[in-house]
Amino acid sequence: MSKKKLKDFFKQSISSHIKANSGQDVSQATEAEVWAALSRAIIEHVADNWAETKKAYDKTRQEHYLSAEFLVGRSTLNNLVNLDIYDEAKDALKDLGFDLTSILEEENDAALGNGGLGRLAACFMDSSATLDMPVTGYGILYRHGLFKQVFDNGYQVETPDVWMEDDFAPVVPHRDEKQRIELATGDVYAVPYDLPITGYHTDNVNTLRLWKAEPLTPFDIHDFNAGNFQEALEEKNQAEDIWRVLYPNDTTHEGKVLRLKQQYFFASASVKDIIRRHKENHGDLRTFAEFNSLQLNDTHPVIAIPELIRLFMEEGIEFDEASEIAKATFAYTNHTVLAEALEKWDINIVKELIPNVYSVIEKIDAKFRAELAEIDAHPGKIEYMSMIHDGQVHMAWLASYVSYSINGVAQLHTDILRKDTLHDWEDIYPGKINNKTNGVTPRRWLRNTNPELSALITKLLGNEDWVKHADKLEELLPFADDKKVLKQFLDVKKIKKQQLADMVETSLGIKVDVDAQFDIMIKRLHEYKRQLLDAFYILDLYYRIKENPQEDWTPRVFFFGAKAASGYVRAKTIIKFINEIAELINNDSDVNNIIKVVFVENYNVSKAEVLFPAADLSEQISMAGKEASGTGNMKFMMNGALTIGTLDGANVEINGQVGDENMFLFGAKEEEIVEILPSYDPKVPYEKTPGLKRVVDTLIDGTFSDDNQGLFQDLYNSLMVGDWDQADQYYVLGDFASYREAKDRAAVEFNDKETWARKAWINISKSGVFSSDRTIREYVEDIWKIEETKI
Ligand code: T68
Repeated sequence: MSKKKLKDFFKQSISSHIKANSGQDVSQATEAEVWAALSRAIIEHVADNWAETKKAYDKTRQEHYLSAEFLVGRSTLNNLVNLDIYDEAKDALKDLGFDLTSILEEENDAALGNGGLGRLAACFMDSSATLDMPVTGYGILYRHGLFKQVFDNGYQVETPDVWMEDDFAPVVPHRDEKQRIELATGDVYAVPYDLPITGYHTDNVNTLRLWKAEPLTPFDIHDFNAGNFQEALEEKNQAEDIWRVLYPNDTTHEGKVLRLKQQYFFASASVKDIIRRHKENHGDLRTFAEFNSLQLNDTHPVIAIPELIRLFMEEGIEFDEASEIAKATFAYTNHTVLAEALEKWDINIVKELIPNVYSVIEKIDAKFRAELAEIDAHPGKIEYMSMIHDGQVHMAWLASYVSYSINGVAQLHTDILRKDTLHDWEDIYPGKINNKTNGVTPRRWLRNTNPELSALITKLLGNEDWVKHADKLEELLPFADDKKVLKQFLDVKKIKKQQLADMVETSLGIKVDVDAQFDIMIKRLHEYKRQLLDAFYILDLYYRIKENPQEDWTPRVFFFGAKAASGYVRAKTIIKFINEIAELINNDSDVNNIIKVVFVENYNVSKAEVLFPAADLSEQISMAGKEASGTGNMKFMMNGALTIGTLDGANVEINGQVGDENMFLFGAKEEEIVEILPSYDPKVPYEKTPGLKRVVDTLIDGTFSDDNQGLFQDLYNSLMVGDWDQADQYYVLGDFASYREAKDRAAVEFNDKETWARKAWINISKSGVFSSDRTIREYVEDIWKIEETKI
């Protein structure tokens, strides 16, 4: 279509969608209505290709990505850029009297995920579409996504995320493809809502299928007529509960019945949908594993395994054959080695909610035990590895047995799975565990959130090919010695810092100096991630500046963005502590022209898009061995920030790319931690490390107030009281000295702008390997065995 025709199409389509939706002329429409109409126009624009893509995929082997979370964020800008229709849409809106940039601000984030795991799934969708791979995502359309965070006197308060009211324009329902889901508490329908997933500069349009629950009947007419209004709506309410809200827990497991209901609901609906499509396209269920593979994003969808076997048995296939098909169908991704995150369900919960599925799990368990007995495994080992033991169903063990592939998400993480978490499985099924280092989409995280840097890259490389072939970023490396280019990079960085500064001033009323070093830590709040280490450093720096105001301090702004799980009291205390520090520093005129602390409220994908490009220093400071991979570390690197980090997760691989000289490594290594912890006494660094005692003591000496709730005392105790496996489990005090040295060094080095820019540039040039396109290619080659299917 010519540019003129496209523009006319958008004008016409937007106008008529507004008329159809509101009965009004476009000139009367609100910006929110225009955004919704634009979304519908995009769907109209891709509709034919979308249908054709589905048809093409149905003829071939397909991958189905099952995930309880897809942290998509906003879609519209991404779609406009991918489809190469940004300018036309902009011009069309201009003619209609609207500004595209402010229209795009109307879109609510689809916050259908907690953090890294959910965002990874969204990046994978983008890469699969861009690479024309037959991959479909399956998840839940949560009515309320991750809670909205507000600060009240520095405390986190959660409020519901109202993101879709009754309708969300970019998704399309397919009522004709609804599925009936069998639950002991009463059956419900699962109705699919499809989000089109566009790829960058390709015609293929993939699908993210999100399920919503509906009652079989809207209300009970007999109860209603009898005046029992509550009872009349009972079934409806039960169904609504299922998709009402995303559980805000990231790395801990919560054994709530409703959570299992959600998992079974979407797993069953997805498996039924996939079986239906397979039967329609290939007839014979026995060829299922030839045409289908299902990737389980962590253990949340693992209940799909017994469900698939159960459904096959209903179709007359014997258990043994059905389980062999399952073994050739499922692959499992593990995202954590934290013991508290491994999902286990009480047998009674599973039995009561889904008895028919439970009896299949029992069969799988018996088969597994028999197979191990056959190879003379030790009875104790058989008991430990079995998916049913100690009164619980162990979802990770179930997944590990049945899946034909188990993967970790960074090399170090996979090594730990092999030697620790899953070492018994590694012994018995050598080769099953493999590594797939995470990646992030360079479309969203570089091209779209940093158009300024992208323009510079495109100018230097001569074209935009790097957006699809991120390995080409390596061709930027020679410019690391080009002073003119480094100057241009610094100019871009300043623009991005100004944009963040503006956002912070508007939303929080805090003014920051864009020439200061922007030091940013954004991720979920968890003790193992060690926001506390950063907080102690800042407080120590504050005291040092107070003592030596004349010294040549580098101006710095310390940014945080983090949500704590609502029930995770200690994490919430850390938020309060950081906010107290921010209050102290930002209001002290002795220091607030040198350092400031900004805790960005309600950190989400849209805010991340402003924060990543503005960073000078990227905080990746988890205790070694705990962070499976991290993906924020990659987004910072792509946007030219230097990492300060431990050798943990994918930091190890970032280090492999850029070398020690282009990042700030500190802290104990994973193999050292294992040695240190058994005899670790936090009182030793507490007493010995200069400055440390003073800042730790602020938790109990009245410097800060937690309104006499004892929260800071508890935090203090968590660091200082108890045996080695209790006191300072995450080695905050132990790593403090080394962190302080590294961060002081980063501050000094920042003053040499050109050397800093050179290092940042090397980081950008070396970031191509962290594109999720690379990750998806590896899944495709090693696990999925699917082929590019271009329409
Ligand atoms: C993260 N995990 C890892 N979990 O912590 C991170 N958990 O290192 C890794 O980079 C990322 O996964 C992608 O692989 C999570 O984000 C969760 O969000 C989660 C959600 C529900 C239950 C348990």
